[in-house]
Amino acid sequence: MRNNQKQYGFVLVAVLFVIVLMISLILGVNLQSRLQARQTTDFTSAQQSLFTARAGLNVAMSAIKQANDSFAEMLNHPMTITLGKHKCEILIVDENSKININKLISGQGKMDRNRVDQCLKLIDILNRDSQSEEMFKYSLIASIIDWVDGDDQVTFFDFVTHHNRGAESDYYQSLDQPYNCANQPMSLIDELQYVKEASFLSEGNRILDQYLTVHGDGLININTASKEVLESLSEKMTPALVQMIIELRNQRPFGHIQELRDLPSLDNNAFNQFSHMITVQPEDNVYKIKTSTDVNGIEKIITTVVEKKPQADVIKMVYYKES
Ligand SMILES: [Ca+2]
Repeated sequence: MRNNQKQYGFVLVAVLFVIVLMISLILGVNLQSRLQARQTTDFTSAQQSLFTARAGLNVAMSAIKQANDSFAEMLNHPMTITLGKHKCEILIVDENSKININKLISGQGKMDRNRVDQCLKLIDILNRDSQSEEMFKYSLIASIIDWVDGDDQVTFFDFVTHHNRGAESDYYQSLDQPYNCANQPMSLIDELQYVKEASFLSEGNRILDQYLTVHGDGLININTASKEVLESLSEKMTPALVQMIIELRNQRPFGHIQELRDLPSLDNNAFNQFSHMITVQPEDNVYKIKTSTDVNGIEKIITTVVEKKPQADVIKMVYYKES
């Protein structure tokens, strides 16, 4: 009798074990199915997000090609469009509205003092407008010059009393993760993050990106330049005068740079100081395009830089990145 009870006990335990095993298997299969379904949904969303961002890029390229009145409205202003079921944010920025930091030195490797002065003034303006005092230092400009010039001689601004030295490879080699100074023009503004002074500024780099570029012929388009860049052109460019310029170009874009000379408080001397640094029609129109989408929480961003000759119908892509 005792033996029978023992056998029943073993059978009961075995049956319970099998039941628990089966439940575990069923739950496991269910979880795996749900994970696979989730992965499929994420993949589909990522694909849709990417295709929408690419479609947005095509819209932007088409607008640049047509260069009509609606393009002028899109320029430097983010806009959201609906493509199929999804939304896409498009931002086209005129790179000719910014200061080209590759042009801080001439082809002969000499410092361009006018452009250096403009960059130093921009630093004053950005520090004035930022909440933190001295967010940007003058030595940033000296360091950019050293980054793009071919020699290993540290730049020294003898006309500035503080933060007046740049940095060459000696400095970068002394860092925890050493690297060499590029000693050549930047091909992308993102490179700025490696330059001394800029490398300390995670937020500052994004601010600088709005005013500095590495593309274009170096002439600043006064029809699209920001108020900060316009103000950096000359001591005579007061905030009130800059506001007047912006209001005038909103009514009708400037057809010739000489139109600035007619403005009050800008005499011949002041105008001649910066007239060789501005334009109303760049030789190479360079635009940075950013299209961003979000499908079911999966974000895709496409950043491109394109060039367009004024009379040409062809747009050349010089940079493309999907992230
Ligand atoms: Ca150098």
